[in-house]
Parts: sequence; C-alpha cells; structure tokens
Amino acid sequence: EDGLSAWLRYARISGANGFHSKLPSAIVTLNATEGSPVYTAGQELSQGIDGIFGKKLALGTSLARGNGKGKGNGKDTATATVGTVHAYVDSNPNAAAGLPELDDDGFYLSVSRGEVLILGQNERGALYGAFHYLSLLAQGNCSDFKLTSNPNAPIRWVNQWDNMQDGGTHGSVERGYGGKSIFFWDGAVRPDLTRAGRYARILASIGINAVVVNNVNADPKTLTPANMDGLARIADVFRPYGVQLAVALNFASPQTLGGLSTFDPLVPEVVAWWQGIADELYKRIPDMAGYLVKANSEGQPGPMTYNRTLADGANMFAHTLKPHGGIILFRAFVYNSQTLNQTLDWKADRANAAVHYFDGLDDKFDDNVVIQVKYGPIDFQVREPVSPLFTHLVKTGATIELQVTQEYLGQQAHLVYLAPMWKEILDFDFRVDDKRSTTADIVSGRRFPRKLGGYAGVVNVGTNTTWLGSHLAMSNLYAYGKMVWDPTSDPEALLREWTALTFSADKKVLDVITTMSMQSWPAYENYTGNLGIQTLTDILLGHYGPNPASQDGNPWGQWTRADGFSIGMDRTVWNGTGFAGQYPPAIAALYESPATTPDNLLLWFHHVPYTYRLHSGKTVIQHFYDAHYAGSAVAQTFPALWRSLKGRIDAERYEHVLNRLVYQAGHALVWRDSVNTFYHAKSGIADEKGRVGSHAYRIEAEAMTLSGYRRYAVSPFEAASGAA
Ligand code: BDP
Repeated sequence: EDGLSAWLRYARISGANGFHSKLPSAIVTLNATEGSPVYTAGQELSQGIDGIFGKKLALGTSLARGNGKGKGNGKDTATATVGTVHAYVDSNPNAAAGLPELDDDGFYLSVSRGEVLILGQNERGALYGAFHYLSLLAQGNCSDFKLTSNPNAPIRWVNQWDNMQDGGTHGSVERGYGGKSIFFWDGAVRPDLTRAGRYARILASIGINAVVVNNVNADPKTLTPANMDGLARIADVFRPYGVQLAVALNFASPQTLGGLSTFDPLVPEVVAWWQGIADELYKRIPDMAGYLVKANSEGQPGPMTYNRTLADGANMFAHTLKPHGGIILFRAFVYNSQTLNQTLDWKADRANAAVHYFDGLDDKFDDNVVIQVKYGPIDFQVREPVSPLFTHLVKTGATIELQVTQEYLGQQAHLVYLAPMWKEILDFDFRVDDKRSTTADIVSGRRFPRKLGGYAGVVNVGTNTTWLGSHLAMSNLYAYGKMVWDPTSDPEALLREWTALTFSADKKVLDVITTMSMQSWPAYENYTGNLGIQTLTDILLGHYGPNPASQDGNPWGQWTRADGFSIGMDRTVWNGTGFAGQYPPAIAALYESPATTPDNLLLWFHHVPYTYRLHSGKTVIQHFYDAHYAGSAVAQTFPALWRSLKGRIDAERYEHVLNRLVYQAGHALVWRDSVNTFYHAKSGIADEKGRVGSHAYRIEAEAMTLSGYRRYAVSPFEAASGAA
C-alpha cells in the first residue's frame, strides 16, 4: 500500500459475498462515448464493485437491461443505470415528474434492492453520483436510500503551484512537500501524464471541477505554442473525469514572451496579444475553465505597474475569455513588501492591503471576474481572523483560497488536520447589515446574490506515491473537496469516512486516527503560536520551524511587536493600524476592544503587557508557557497511539506514518522550548510552574557522548541545545 490510490482503493470488505444479492448485476451507461465522464462512471462502478465485493457486472450502454426503476426483486436482473437526467428522460419521458431539480454538477441517487439509478444534472454530476455510491459500498453500506445532492458553489477548484522550470530545478512545486511536479519537467509538459490522470480521478471523487496546473508565480513560457499543446494534453487526461484545466498567467507576458514594448492592459496591442493567446488556448482546449492571475504582489508585475487599477487588469483578461465562456480568478493577495519595509512604522500593516487595493472597485469588474481571497488577511497562518475583504465585494463574485499544502502548518511533517479550522472560517458570521452573513454564504453567492463564486484550495501534490508526502495529510485533501461541496459537513464525520476508505473500518483504527487528527490543529497552534500571534515559523527561510525573532522587522510586515514588556500588534482604529475598522460595525466593535476580542485573536488585534489577563484568567505569558507544554504533550501521545494500531495497518503505511509522528513529537519539543525560551528571555517573567529555562528533566546533547556527529551552530539559538 503506497498511497497512490488514496481513498479509492476499492479494497475487498469482509463478508463481501454476503452482499452480492443487494448489488446490481449489470451497469448501463446512458449515451456514454468512450472518454466521457459517464463512461468513466461505468468503468468505476464495474471496477469498484468487483474490488469491494468480488462481483463482476456486465457493462452495457443502452437501456436494454433495465430502465432504472425496475422492480428491484433482488434477483439477477437489477441494474445500475448511470447518465444525465437529460439522457434518462429522453428514453423515459414518464420518469421526469418523479425527479428532483438539480443544480449544475448536482446528482440524484436512488438505491432500491440492488436497482440503482445515478443521474447527474450533467455528465460530471453523474460521475460524482457514482463515486458517492461507491464510497458507501466501500464502507459496507448497501442499504436502500434516495439522495439529492447539489454543490454549494460552482467554483470548486484546486491550485497547483507547479513550476515548469525553476532556476535549474526541473518541475519543482513551490511549497510542495510531495516531490516533483506531476505535470512539468524540463520546461515542458511531461510526455507521460499517467499521474495527472490519476490525480483527476481522485479530485473528481470529491467533487473538484477544475485545476490550475501551474504556479501563480507564473512562467511566461507556459504560453509558448509547444507548451499550449502540452496543456491540451493535460486537459485530455482530465476530461474523462469532468475536471477542467485552468492556467495561471504572468501579467508581463506580452513583453517578456510576446516581445511588445509594454504590458499596459489598456494598450490595444497588449489586449490583442492576450486575445490571440485566449483564442489559441481555446482552439486546443475548448472546455478550458479559465485563468488565475497573481498581479502586483511579491514582485509580480501587474496593472499598477502602469498606474492602472486592478479592475483594468482583470477585465482585460475577462474580455478575451468572454467569447469562449471562460472565467478569470484574480487574486486579492496584493501587497507591496517594499512599501512596508519601513521597520516599525505602526501604520504599515500588510493586513490592510487587500481592502485598501480593492475598495472602490466592486462595481468595476466584468461579470466573468471572480476575486480569489486568502482566508486570512496575511498568509495562511495557524490562526487569523477571516479576511474582511469578503464583505467589501458585494457585486463581484469571490472564491476563498484555502491551503491543503501545510506551508506554515508543519509542511506535512506534522499531522495537522485542517478541516476544523476551515469549518470555523466558513461558519464565521460577519454580520453584514446586522444580518447573518457567513463566509460560506458569501462565497457561494447566497448572501449577496451572484452567479459565480466558491473555493480554491492550494494542494501541491507531487510525484511521491503518497501525493502530499504523508499518508495522513491526505485527509485534508479529502475534507477540502467534501467541505466545499457541503460546508455544513462535520469535520469529524469526514475524517471517519476518509479513514474507513483509506485504511480500514476497524473501530480501533477509526478511533485512533480520529483522536489524533481532531487534536492536531489545536495542539499545533498551542506549540507554535498562540493568541493570534501567528505562527512563529521562520519567516524568511522556508516557513518551517521556530524562529520567533524573525517575525520582527522583516519587510513582509508580520510583526509580533514584542519588546521586554508587551506583545501583539495594535490593529485597532483608535490607536493602531486601523485594520479592525475594515469589518462590518458589529464585528469591528468586537475586535476594537481587548475585552471583547476572543483570546485566540487577542495579540492579532492588540498590543498588551505580558501580564495582561485573558478571559481564561491566565496572564498572556503564562498562557504561552502552558500552551506550549500542553500542545507538545499532545504530540507526544501520537507515536504511542499509532503503535497501538500495529497489525491493523499494512506495514508500508504503518512505518511511514510512524516515522513522521515520532519526528513530530520531537519537533514539537523543539518548538516548545524555542518559543518559551525566547519569550522568557525577552520578558524576564518566570514560569509559575518553574519549567521554562530549567530543562532539568531533559537530556542535553552536551551531556551525551556522540560519535559520527559534528557541532553545528543552530540558528536561532533558542531552537538548539546550548546553541548547538
Ligand atoms: C506565500 C507563499 C509563496 C506564494 C505566495 C502566494 O510563501 O510561495 O507565492 O504565498 O500565495 O504564502 O502568492
């Protein structure tokens, strides 16, 4: 078991034969041409039922073997019929009345004594229905039911930050921890795209409908004719799974690739150049989903280079996509690190940037522009308030950008199950006009009625057979797809489902993985950064490991503002950077005062003495100490919990996971001691429990006789034992 099949293993369940009479005996796909999603659905059903139960089904393409509403007599005539509503009603006009209304990509599923009807609003929806049915079967559930399922939003994309070529490193993935790119190698699209096809299958099984295949820090050469041919080959392997391809663009391409003297979005030659690109792409990929653009951010070119607005830039692309039915996702991650490079300018707050740049543009965007907003105003931290920009875009559609790849959250070397965090974010109520206004309702287009909107997840799988570099990290990808389909999903229920499909439905396996995973995000927050201080990861090198000092005075403006007496960033209107004022009044008022700010965001919004008392009654500094001990203690329990599963999990995955959990347990201690030592030294305040600074219980490296090691000066010093 190397992880390659993810949760689609179709592993034989115990007592498989006993279920045969509850299963269909034949599969009928309606109007399915080879390579279409309905055809794929038929193939999956046949493979799946064979794998899970050892029952081989006849596969046909007409209604001849049944009409999907057969008598369900449990005999050998029961049929699984799969297709679009349209195809079904065409051959069964009388059936129309009994069918529910479906949204785009939605499906209807009816199972009655082996007679199965799987209908999609479109072909992709039919495939989703087939995957849903198979996932129940794989969990041993063959009971009768009827289900109508519609997605929460039309945009359910993933982003891959894959480089075609990166300073000599072929096919690397930015912030990817699972190997090289499955799409690119040596500046071109890989000749063998088997993995890309397998990826599409995994994504389709959780309802994802498009993939941006290349890095947001886009290489202009993505658009050479040869590479466009390559992109078309990727789209070809995606298509049988109903997954569309999208491309990230570099704003300066007309100049750097096209040889024009400018890339000003209002210059007609530039517009014509981009129109040519859109036409060429759609000639090769008629069903291309569209573009993703990162502009005027972290050194990337954009419309502001020419004093044009972000709307001017986005609309230029929108205009060229319009005739082809494409959409553009334009990122709100716009900030200029240079202007923030004024150390300790209290007004310079990167959190303010997105609203600052997008305010006043809400009614300026074309209707096929969607703004893609990271969940927090800074950058994928372990705890952030939800970006207030969601409430400033009323007419313009938005997608929320979540990160499945654990950039700041342990880079897949730490188990951190993210669905509980996403749930909090999606359920957050902004109280726009004092009415319920959750993030999910805003991006799905329900709160402010709009056609386009949804979700983008930065996934960054790679060539490693585990996809993400860690078997357990795949629960995050599973939960991402399921939650964006239905944000009311329960993170724990999703985890159990994923575990049953990925490992086993053994109760102990389910309980252990659930216990560890559900504790993992709070534990990670505890041993890394508390009270909204943001993770204290090394900010300049790789975003990994503790380095609290690196947070201050860097040009990216993520300051903790810690000195000898106090800590936190004052983002109030009355005295700070004013960020709290970007929220609707009820929420702004909450964040404006330390008394009403939730403890877990206190230091995000306020600068307070270390001795400030939290709602919990503890001082800030004691909370830091205690939380770091508590969080790392939880991580210490993971290896033993996992070991209790020995024999219940195949050896390959058992060892791989154990290795990571042992590492995490150790690294959590490094985190604990680094952060505690750092703030202990800074504040001079003793730990009430006498732990910090004493290390009495620890075996120091200096006290050991080491052979085969050499001394190395660790930076920062507090992450080391005696600085080495
Ligand atoms: C940061 C990543 C960087 C990305 C950037 C982005 O460190 O690699 O390019 O976000 O999202 O978190 O554009």
